[in-house]
Amino acid sequence: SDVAVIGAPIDIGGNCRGADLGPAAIRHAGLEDALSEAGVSVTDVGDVPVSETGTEPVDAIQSTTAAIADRVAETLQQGARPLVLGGDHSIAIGTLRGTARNAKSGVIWFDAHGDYNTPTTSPSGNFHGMPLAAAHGHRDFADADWSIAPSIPEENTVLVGLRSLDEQERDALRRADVTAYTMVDIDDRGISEIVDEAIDIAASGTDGVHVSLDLDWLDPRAAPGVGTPVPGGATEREAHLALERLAERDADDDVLRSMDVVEVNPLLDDENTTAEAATDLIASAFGNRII
Ligand code: DIR
Ligand code: MN
Ligand code: MN
Ligand code: MN
Repeated sequence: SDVAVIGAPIDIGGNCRGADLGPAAIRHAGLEDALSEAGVSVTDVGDVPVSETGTEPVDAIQSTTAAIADRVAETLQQGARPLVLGGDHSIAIGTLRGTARNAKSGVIWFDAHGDYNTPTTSPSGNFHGMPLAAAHGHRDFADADWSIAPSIPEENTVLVGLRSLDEQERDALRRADVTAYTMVDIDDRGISEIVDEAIDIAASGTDGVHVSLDLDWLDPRAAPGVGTPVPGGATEREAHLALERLAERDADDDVLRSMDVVEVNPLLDDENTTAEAATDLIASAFGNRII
């Protein structure tokens, strides 16, 4: 299969600077070789233009996500699968809009957080905590043509690995028609079963599934270089199992449509451990096998 790598070097949606170095850190960790070894034919199309200076965060995010959406939609039209490297998680607004431009798409969101805030509910005001609510058009985003992805139904949206929600965000998630699995569900039932269920829900009646991987889904011991680490996350093994499971299901029914990998911040990471983890997990998602 063909994969197109798209860099989205923006960090103005996050809580600290440095996630805009994520695409470079992941490339330096050997992404192209890892994907080639997984049997994928890779093209790196470079970075989308980002201008963060002298603008409000929301303006930079609007123009960046518009560029991402165009590249993602073009990539899909050319028959390749977009892999978008963040950047903070606000970039997912662009990936979701692009993946859903000409198709109905489900979403699996691996994250410690719900990313279901809006400017009114968010205690931090950071857009990286809002992309799913923005895509679903909640509250402040009800008329936001730039953020809504109309063909990403809530019923096909699944969050996996939650362990940190803001109060009003929790209420919004409960009211929404999404499926949410916490770390407790993973402890209780095992990651394979949760991921199988997540794929069933996300893929049901859609043209495929977008996977959004926030590196803070992993435990900070496995992925220290993120702006908002939360203890008690997925182990390296659980994360691999999840993405290998996804690759297996994809080999059978072509479920994986697009992916973004976000919140890698090399400034918070002496050894580039987090970018290396991201690279290995991407290879697993696209079919890397030990034997
Ligand atoms: C927090 C952090 N809930 C916020 N969100 C993050 O700012 O809204 N999402 N880090 O991945
Ligand atoms: Mn920046
Ligand atoms: Mn996130
Ligand atoms: Mn997160």
